[in-house]
Amino acid sequence: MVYLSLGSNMGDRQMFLQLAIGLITYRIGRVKQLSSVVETPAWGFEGDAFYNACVGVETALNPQDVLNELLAIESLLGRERKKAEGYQARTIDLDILFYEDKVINTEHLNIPHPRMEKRNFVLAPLAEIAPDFKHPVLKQSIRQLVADSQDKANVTSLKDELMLPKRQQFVAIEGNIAVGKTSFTQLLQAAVGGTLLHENFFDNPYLADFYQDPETYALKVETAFLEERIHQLTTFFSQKNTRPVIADFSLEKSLLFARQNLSARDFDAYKKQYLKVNEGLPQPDLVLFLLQSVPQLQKNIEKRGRDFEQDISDDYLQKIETGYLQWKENSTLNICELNTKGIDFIEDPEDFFPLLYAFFCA
Ligand code: PH2
Ligand code: MG
Ligand code: MG
Repeated sequence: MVYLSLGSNMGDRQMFLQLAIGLITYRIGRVKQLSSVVETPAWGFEGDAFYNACVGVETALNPQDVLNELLAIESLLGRERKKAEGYQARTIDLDILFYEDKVINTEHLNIPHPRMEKRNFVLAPLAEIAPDFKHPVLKQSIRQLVADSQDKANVTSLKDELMLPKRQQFVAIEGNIAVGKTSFTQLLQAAVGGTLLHENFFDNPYLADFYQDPETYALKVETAFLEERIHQLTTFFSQKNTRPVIADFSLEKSLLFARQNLSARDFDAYKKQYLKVNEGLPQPDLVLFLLQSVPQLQKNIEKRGRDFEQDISDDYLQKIETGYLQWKENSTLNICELNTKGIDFIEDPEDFFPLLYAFFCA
């Protein structure tokens, strides 16, 4: 068990604390205890007020690896460390308070945290989750440290509580052509780890022909997609993979595209074949469905520059979008819709934060 202190005094403080909890869950271990959020004046420097909280985490990592993960999470969440002396404003600060009852003092690692007993912003939330935990150096419980604290700072409990995110095993990203599914999976994996499963789109021998002559090639292209996806899912899940599995497709998109592109007669036959195989395959616990406007999709298609996609019409993209919205209404999967209109989560890390928040809180 490791106890951590979380603090934020920049931007959307509640969101940063929640993102940190999510990232800790995936990168360090299961959060077993979670305090409320408190608002506290900046301690030791002139600055905006902080949101603070404490967590107890069950981890298999050693103290140095916990520290490395905390630094990586701070950096993912936009923490900038400037060379200047003293404390600075930060989107997120994550400190180790205790690691079991270990006492460690090396150049980079000081456990227990050397100033914790002087700080109400640590003691108050920690007392909520571990009042009887005994400080291994001071030999006093957190309850006693609170009673003896010389810190005069006010600690205000906030009503909004943090959530414990579930650890998803299999997540699929969905959405229209060029919405950014593959990029999204890469950003998500950089944040939470796991294994990527990327669709093999170049292997479909009919796709270029289909865009030129849809009527002739629709059944061929949809069937080839379905077979390739089944093949990929089957071989992928027959191997051992680190969780979460993060895929840039779900098999259900096969049905959605087929419904839009096939004649009624072909679709019926196709659907029978689909239902037969889908039953035996692993299903995602969560599907993140990205929404984007048609003009922006066209810009993305141009930007990624796949020759055979350059003539895709607005009408076709609109038809597929309609198919996606119908799918979202009728699917039995756990689908979370993410509106990405007007944001650029690939270029701007800040635009990815609310999407990651939705992933943790879905
Ligand atoms: N963290 C600091 C310095 N001062 N003050 C408050 N209220 N909350 C903090 O988390 C905090 C601080 C250094 O890490
Ligand atoms: Mg700190
Ligand atoms: Mg720190």
